[in-house]
Amino acid sequence: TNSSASDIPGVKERTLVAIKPDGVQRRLIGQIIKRFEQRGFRLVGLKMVQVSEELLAQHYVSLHKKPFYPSVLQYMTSGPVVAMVWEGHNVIKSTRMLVGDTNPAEAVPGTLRGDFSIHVSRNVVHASDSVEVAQKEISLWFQRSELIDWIASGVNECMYIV
Ligand code: IDP
Repeated sequence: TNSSASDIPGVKERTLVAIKPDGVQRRLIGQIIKRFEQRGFRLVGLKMVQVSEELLAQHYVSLHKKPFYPSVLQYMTSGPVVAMVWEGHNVIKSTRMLVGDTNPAEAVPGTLRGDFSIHVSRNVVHASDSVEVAQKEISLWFQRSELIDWIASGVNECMYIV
């Protein structure tokens, strides 16, 4: 057939993933990126950022009234964050599974949080949890020009054709 990756629903889905300051401090950047690459997802944006409180206030709108919100702000601004956009079939759902439960005690071993963290206030990585949230977060963290729509060729392309 003439089917190509772009014909398959969800193949172009994108999600925002951020390696939080504890992940950077603990030298986990490479191990975390490796898990997404080996799964077959496509990296379309990547940068290290010192996040502002203004960006976090927009990013964590749903947490403003929580008692722990000030400590989240302090944690997330305590050092650089590595922000990424990953693309691929069902990437939002698959990424949440890969990242694991918000509370590391509930995160299954094999997940990033289940392997690398013990407390909810230092849970190593952020990932968007729905299509709407992913679109909002990607446009909040990245300029359009920072997202690179490169073509997966050869064997990688086969991963998208099911
Ligand atoms: P998520 O990161 O798994 O999507 P959310 O409920 O959106 O979970 O919470 C955002 C972040 O706020 C969590 O990843 C965690 O770092 C922090 N957080 C959530 N609950 C608590 C808490 O009870 N104490 C401290 N930090 C928390």
